[in-house]
Amino acid sequence: MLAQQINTLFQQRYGYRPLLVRAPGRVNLIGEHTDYNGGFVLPAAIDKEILFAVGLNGLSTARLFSYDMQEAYDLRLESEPVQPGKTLWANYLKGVVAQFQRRGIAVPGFDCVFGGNVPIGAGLSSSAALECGLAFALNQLLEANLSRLELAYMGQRAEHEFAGVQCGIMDQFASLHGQSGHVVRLDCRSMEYQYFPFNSAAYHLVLCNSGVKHSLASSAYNTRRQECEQGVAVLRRHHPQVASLRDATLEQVEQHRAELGPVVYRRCRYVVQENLRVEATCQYLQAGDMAAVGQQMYASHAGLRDDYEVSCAELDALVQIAHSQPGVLGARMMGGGFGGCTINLLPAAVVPAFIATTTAAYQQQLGLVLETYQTTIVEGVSVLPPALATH
Ligand code: GAF
Repeated sequence: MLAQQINTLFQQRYGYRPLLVRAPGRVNLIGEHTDYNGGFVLPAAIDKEILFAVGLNGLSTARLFSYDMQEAYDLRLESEPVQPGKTLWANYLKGVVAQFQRRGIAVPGFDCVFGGNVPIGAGLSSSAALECGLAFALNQLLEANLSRLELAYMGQRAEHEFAGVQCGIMDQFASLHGQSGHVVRLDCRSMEYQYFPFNSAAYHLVLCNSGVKHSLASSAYNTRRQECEQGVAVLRRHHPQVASLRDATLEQVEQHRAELGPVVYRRCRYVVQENLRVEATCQYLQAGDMAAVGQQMYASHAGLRDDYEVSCAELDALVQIAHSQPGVLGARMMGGGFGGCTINLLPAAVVPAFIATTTAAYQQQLGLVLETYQTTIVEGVSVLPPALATH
């Protein structure tokens, strides 16, 4: 068991018992690129997670060790402020340390060994898990009493400042606030949230990893954010109440189409429609109408592909392959886009046939090997009882 390996490795390297923390990745049923527009998302924490062993070492150095990369990184803590550097995985952790310092919480020397099974670059928020896991562990060890929401914001800021992605709050929120067997509808403006049961005995969420990682993804992500801001600037001139695209209506977007210009118009149209889809999906979930939930997912993908333009040929092919199978209820690209995974909603009984058919078709159409993940919806970040790590 990975927790045991991380725990053992920590004790071998540093010679004392650590605090053990697990931090999950996330899926998002629907509501993509809506978080930074003050809108709605519907994510869940999943059983792909990063495990951390962390302890205070009485030094003025953070000794970090990535189990997966088998690489160590020492961070000297006297020389504030902490700055990003060339070791990419360490930047996420350094970003978190910097957020504590920024809040006036001195971070003394600590040791951290971490490793996990959240595939990197697959759109499952491995980076948020990394940020949130360390933030949670330090919060415990330093007795800083920060709320989960504050920890989520710190993770987000770490991502902005140390990874250069102007991400929204969804991923960090989901990793920290996940509830077993539930998706969570988050209003990304008020930060009010509500859990909706997901009937995981009857329905499964299967992820299909396109295997594509676009190096331009983060710059394109930031560009989308800017385009949305341009849209808000135009709409606000006519409708002062539009503080973000969440406030805009489809009628307003249509009315100012010429002034928005073709690209920004399509970005705005997508975001406004996607917010409506999240609301509709929540109602269908409550009514138990999973076929209707699936239809919203297909519509979301079409918008992401045609209007928001964050899909790619491989993701489109995967959604098309899913759509052609009668048992599949819904499918769409998930996360920031330009690669990563699709999320597929299907009755449990259909899963084996779906995986076999999709894998064969992806190989045949694109010559690519498909990796699939059957996910379970789990609790958000938590402390792992030491007993669990010894099995
Ligand atoms: C990435 C970001 F990190 C999230 O904040 C969100 O915007 C998502 O892309 C798209 O919905 O995962």
